[in-house]
Amino acid sequence: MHSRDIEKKWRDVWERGGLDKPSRDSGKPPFYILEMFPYPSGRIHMGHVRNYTIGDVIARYKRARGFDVLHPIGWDAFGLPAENAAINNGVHPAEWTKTNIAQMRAQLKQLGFSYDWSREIATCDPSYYRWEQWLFTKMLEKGLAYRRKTFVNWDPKDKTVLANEQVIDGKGWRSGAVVERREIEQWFLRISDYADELLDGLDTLGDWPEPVKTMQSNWIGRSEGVEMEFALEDGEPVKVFTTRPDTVMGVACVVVAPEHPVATRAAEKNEKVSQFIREAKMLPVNEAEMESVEKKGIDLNVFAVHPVSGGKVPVWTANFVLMGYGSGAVMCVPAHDKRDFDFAATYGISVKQVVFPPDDNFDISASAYTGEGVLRNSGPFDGLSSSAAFDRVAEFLEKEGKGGRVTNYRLRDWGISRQRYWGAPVPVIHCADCGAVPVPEKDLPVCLPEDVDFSAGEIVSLAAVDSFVAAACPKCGAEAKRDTDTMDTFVESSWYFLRYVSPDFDGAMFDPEDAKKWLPVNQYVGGVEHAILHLLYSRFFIRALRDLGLCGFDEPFSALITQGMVTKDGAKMSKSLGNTVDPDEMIEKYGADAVRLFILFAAPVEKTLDWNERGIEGMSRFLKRLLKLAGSVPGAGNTEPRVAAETHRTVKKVTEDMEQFHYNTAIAALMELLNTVEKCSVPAADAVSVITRLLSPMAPHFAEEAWGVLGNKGSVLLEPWPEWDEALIVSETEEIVFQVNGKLRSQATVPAGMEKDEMEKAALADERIKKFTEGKQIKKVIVVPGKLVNIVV
Ligand code: ANZ
Ligand code: ZN
Repeated sequence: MHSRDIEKKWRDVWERGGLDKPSRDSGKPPFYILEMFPYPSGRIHMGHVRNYTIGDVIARYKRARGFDVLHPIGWDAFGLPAENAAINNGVHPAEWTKTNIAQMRAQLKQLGFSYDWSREIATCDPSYYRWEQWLFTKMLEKGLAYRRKTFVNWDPKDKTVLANEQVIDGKGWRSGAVVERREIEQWFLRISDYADELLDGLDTLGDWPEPVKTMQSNWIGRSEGVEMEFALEDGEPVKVFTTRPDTVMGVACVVVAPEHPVATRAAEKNEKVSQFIREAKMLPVNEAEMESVEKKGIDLNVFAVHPVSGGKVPVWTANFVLMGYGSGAVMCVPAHDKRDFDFAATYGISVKQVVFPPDDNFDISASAYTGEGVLRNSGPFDGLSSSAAFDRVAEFLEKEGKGGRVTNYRLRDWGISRQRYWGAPVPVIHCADCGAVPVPEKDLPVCLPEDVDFSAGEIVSLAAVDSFVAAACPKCGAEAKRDTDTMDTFVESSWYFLRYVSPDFDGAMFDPEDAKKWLPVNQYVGGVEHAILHLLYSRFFIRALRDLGLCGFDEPFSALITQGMVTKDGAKMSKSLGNTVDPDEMIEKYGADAVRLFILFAAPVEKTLDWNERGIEGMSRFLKRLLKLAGSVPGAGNTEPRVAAETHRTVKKVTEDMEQFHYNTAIAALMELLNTVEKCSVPAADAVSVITRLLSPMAPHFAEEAWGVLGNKGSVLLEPWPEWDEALIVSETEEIVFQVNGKLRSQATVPAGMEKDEMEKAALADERIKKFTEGKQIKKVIVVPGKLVNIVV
């Protein structure tokens, strides 16, 4: 039978048998395994196959270990590609999405993933986003959601606002168009309130990869510093944030962001300044780019008073100062900051060194001295170390009422407004008298209007759909307008894992009883590209829900695996490179199990996997050998002790590997055992049965088939995981010694009952023995089985 037919047969059996359904009342310990849900782009790619194979192995292994396993799947179904497809091809985004989901669902089913399909969700379904809208109204009531006018990254091609992280090298992450800055009213979620907690919580995540935690920590970017005021001539203070108050006496000027009110005012009086600001605003600059961007500024011809010396300090504006960080203004210290140094060099601003390294050996004319040291040229602070000066400057400012210590975060509030059609509508009605009023629970969901025409090939915004916009104010009943923003799709993915515990529950986001059983997620698996945003947003959502009294835990994902990329000839598989491998084609040719095994075998889960079709062929042969062996092993009688020992060792090895997600070495061990059994002429059905069960999480279809061929009734998936007998493993090895010319030179632990020639080989290969035999003629080798090898030279 062709692999394809064997696999189809078993999938039908599983579907009929309902093997994959967890239940609230099973009495078994729960285990919630989740893979990041896919965006329904049209077809699954090898990255998906890898992600979902790893998750499925965990699910099946945990079932075999007696857990009640929740293993759901769904679709991250809102987002721009659907809309772009609609614009290009005139298909409605809902249609496009539905068709893609159907196609991808069929593909996933072919791979034999053991999902509980009855829990499938799609985030574009009103029964899903209803609860998202409901949560939004709760957040609004609590002040966790708010609206403010801000500068945004505007993608002129996709006609939407982008998050900073969706701007790559100044261009939109999807459209590739050069991004502009614009000022509009936006909805925000107050993630910055949780900055400390999100940072400190990382310490509780022992089973998360370190690099992910580091990335999150850097993203949150807690920095301890000082805020101080430089008073303008009219008395108005300009606040600056600095992490180096010890350099305060080296200030050359104050530099404000182009959007800073001081710059705006100066621009009113000075056309050159106004021109500069207009140009600076065209360039979107995020912090990563700040280092490399050419530093440009202009003197505002405004002066401020130094808070310590009382001296006159010029005020500039420049493109490297961000309005959104700190207070949007900096004190520029060319001698001690690299950016300030470059800036000063460009504009001929003088450099005054105030911090000196211990060896006093530094050429300040060549570069900034950014280290710590001892202060000079610093008036009252002379002679202090940098850290002592930090404290003294802070105390001085506090006493004078000109500033003090502050903690700043790189993390900003999360702008969730999108001006596009295919997303969850923000459930708010704007009334001239009552302001922004949340849509009451009884009126949720606020459904996307369906009768929208995409055939004109143009962007559709909800603002253009009159029937949608018109609404009555929920408070006073007056004619009002619906909010026309939709939410960032990262909102849907911040809580989907909660919905799976009770996908049909319509009394709340989730049924608290089910939540109690399943949450938090025990094991999450996904791509490292989501290391920051998706995971951080989800961690924030759980805390917000907790503070709204909706859930009782802090962290959504107890453990995390980030799988490596799939490459071909060393390059990332991608449509644009044209080097993709179609999973369907591989499944058709070699079968799903061979594809699954290859993916698990070719690289450790967190490492890059380079595609290699020969590798799949090898897996396909291995599976066929297993079937053949299952049909031919003599069943009755006692297994040879050597084979029994190896079998127990393999059970132990594979079990340990399964616990640590070391699937590549688990498969290698199973291959070795298969080799041994193939060479063995005496009964070994026990060993084949063990191989079959150990293999079943990874190659479930062939395991079922082999299980049947071995003469078993029922499904191998219902079999408990094999156990090993430590005593058998231990007693089945023995110590032998190696001699050279009768002198003890080395020893080794070998499988009990090792053949004579095997013993001789082991002795000759021994590193310590080699030292004594190298370059010498071996005259004779004496072997005493189970005891010693003596080499005569
Ligand atoms: C003076 C100074 C002297 C600074 C020195 C550094 C070294 P982190 O650690 O990332 O928080 N800064 C403050 N606000 C800024 C803004 N809105 N845009 C651009 N840069 C800003 O960095 C804090 C430092 O970044 C601050 O300390 C400030 O430069 C700059 F020898 O102040 B420093
Ligand atoms: Zn009203």
